[in-house]
Amino acid sequence: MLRPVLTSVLLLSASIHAHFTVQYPSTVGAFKDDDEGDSPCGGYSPSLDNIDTVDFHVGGDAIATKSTHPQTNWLYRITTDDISKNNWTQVYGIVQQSGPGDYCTKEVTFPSEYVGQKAILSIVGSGVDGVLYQCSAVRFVNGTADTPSACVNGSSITASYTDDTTLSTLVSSSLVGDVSSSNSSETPASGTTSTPSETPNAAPSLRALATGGLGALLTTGAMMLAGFAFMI
Ligand SMILES: *[C@@H]1O[C@H](CO)[C@@H](O)[C@H](O)[C@H]1NC(C)=O
Ligand SMILES: *[C@@H]1O[C@H](CO)[C@@H](O)[C@H](O)[C@H]1NC(C)=O
Ligand SMILES: *[C@@H]1O[C@H](CO)[C@@H](O)[C@H](O)[C@H]1NC(C)=O
Ligand SMILES: *[C@@H]1O[C@H](CO)[C@@H](O)[C@H](O)[C@H]1NC(C)=O
Ligand SMILES: [Cu+2]
Repeated sequence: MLRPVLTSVLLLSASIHAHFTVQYPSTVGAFKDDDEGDSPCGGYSPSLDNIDTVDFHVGGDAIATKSTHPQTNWLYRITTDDISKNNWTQVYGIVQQSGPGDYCTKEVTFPSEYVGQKAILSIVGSGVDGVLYQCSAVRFVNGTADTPSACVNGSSITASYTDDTTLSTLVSSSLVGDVSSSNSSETPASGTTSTPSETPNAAPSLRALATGGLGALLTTGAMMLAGFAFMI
């Protein structure tokens, strides 16, 4: 009885496992799970010469992701060059998300000189499946965005700045100050970590169920099963 259930859970998780998706801004091309590990855009090579862009507000706009992994380190970077030049600029401190689910940074800002320019925005997540990539094509506009409805944090995630040399080697410059010695009050985790009501262990599965995050639940289950199989 047990074995068929386990098998179907594993098969299901293989077919619906989306390591992470970008909820906002909209990304280049349809999501391709199998290609998400392909740098720099998860199976796409967009050119700024002929790609449709979405507006991104230099005064503050959002990047929203949904991860199925227990932990993800996030790097946001842009290039205004041909992507084959691999000339990426980091645009926000590297953040470590713990717990699967939604994570959104709503205050990604740019110097006003970027207004009118187009860029590829690359969202890079590093976790148990290695380094994974998605891209959006953006055009910088003046002003501040209304927070999009997709910009939410899962109730069972926490996030804080971290160092990640695997990710920081993927950029050649940075718009962020000295992020490695981030002692400032802007640490994004300050709000989250001071909330004692989040229970780190049991919460993710319940959260996945409650929000219909079946993929996340099954993935977590499959990972636990896989981990268990290694232990015995
Ligand atoms: C890389 O991009 C930066 C910032 O956009 C630019 O100043 C620099 O000239 C570029 N470097 C090369 C080698 O093209
Ligand atoms: C954007 O706003 C700045 C300052 O508010 C202004 O100087 C600039 O002309 C604006 N740029 C565009 C393209 O509207
Ligand atoms: C933290 O930042 C402030 C202001 O940037 C600086 O004066 C101070 O020396 C820093 N503290 C540490 C421990 O780096
Ligand atoms: C999500 O949590 C991070 C870290 O605490 C915070 O910086 C960010 O503003 C939160 N996002 C939303 C939409 O509340
Ligand atoms: Cu994955």
